[in-house]
Amino acid sequence: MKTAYTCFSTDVIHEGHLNIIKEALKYGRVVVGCLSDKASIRYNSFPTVPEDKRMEMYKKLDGIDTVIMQDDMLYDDVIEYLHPDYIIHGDNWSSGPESAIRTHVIELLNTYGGQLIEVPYTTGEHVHKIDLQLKEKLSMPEYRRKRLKQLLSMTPIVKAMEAHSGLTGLIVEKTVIEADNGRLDQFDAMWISSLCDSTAKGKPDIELVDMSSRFRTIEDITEVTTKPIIFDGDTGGLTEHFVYTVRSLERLGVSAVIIEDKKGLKKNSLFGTEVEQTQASIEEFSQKIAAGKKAQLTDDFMIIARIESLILEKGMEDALARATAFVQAGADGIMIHSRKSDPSEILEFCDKFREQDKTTPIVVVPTSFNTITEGELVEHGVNIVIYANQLTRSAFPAMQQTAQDILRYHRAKEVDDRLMSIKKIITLIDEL
Ligand code: SPV
Ligand code: MG
Repeated sequence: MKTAYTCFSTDVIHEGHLNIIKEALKYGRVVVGCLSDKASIRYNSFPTVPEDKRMEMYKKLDGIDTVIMQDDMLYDDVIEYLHPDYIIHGDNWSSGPESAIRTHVIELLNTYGGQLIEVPYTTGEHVHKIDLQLKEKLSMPEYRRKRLKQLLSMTPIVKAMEAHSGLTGLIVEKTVIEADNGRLDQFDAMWISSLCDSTAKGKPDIELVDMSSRFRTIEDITEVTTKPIIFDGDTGGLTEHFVYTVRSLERLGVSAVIIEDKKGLKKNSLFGTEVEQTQASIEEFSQKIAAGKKAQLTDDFMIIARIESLILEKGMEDALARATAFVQAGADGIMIHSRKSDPSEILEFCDKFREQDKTTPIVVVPTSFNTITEGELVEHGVNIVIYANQLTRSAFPAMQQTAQDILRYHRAKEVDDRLMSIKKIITLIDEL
């Protein structure tokens, strides 16, 4: 009896999957692979049904011989283990980043005479509706909010990219690439940076853009995306105000707020000691964290304490003492920041913190120390990396150059080659 293998990552079985099974049955016994949660989050969408439950669901399908776990989106593991005679797949993977996986699978099959069978992809109103419903589900506050904690247990490092508008949110949501290792890759989460949110409004990053406006930015983003949100809460403001902010953020479906241990007029950390900035005392800031934790209603939400000791040149011991105290006060994570281009002080902090605390998530923002790779950060116990401002910093010079060139040439022709086409811009946004 020959073996026909197909891999599912879906949370909902629809006629498209049943059709694949029907086709597969023509070739032999059908083995269904369940793409693991870990692989799914890099490959396509986040599973709303965890892998063990999805396996149970697939096992109930008629005609299935066995269900196995597929841990590698490139199929290396199952092909080595199963040597299927046939792999059955929808024909929708021949373009876009997924085509790299298709090429790889064909190469693997060719090594032992296996064959790829492609089944016309099932479209239609019902399938489209299910896809939309799954996306809608993921965008709902109760699903989105808990997703950051889920991701922390699924991936060695959660990768967050800044978003400050619906459009930048969509870029973080939808950018998928074929990475060097042949696997697909994408961001896990969005960072709503105070710097970029303020800059987009032409305002300085000094807590001048008020919370209602910051919440409006969150809503612009949540309306068109599903990925979890880490909100830059600046100093958190007065404790009496922070407790309300926590409630509002939870209601909006935000997963985490990061507040920094500064007080008075906050300036951006990347100014360091060039401007006057005052650090809050350990007691003051611990009290703010504790009040926030008390106000929080769900178990999903995280309050992450950001330590500015290295930025303000107060030393490693101070940073570590603060980390211990803030975790004791209830902080769900520690963000350590530095404006040095050499990552060694950040790594020293992470190593020393991990000696005393093995579990509290560590967050870093490698804007200045940008030579460090995600892999190196993982080796030093970092759990979340935030690319805090790179979309804004890439868009700004491009827009400025275009404005200058149109003034220079008294027409727009000279800039046209580097612009997105009109056709693309009008179809960039999906309609319902
Ligand atoms: C932000 O993105 O607004 C931050 C990170 O707070 S930093 O600009 O590095 O201070
Ligand atoms: Mg900020």
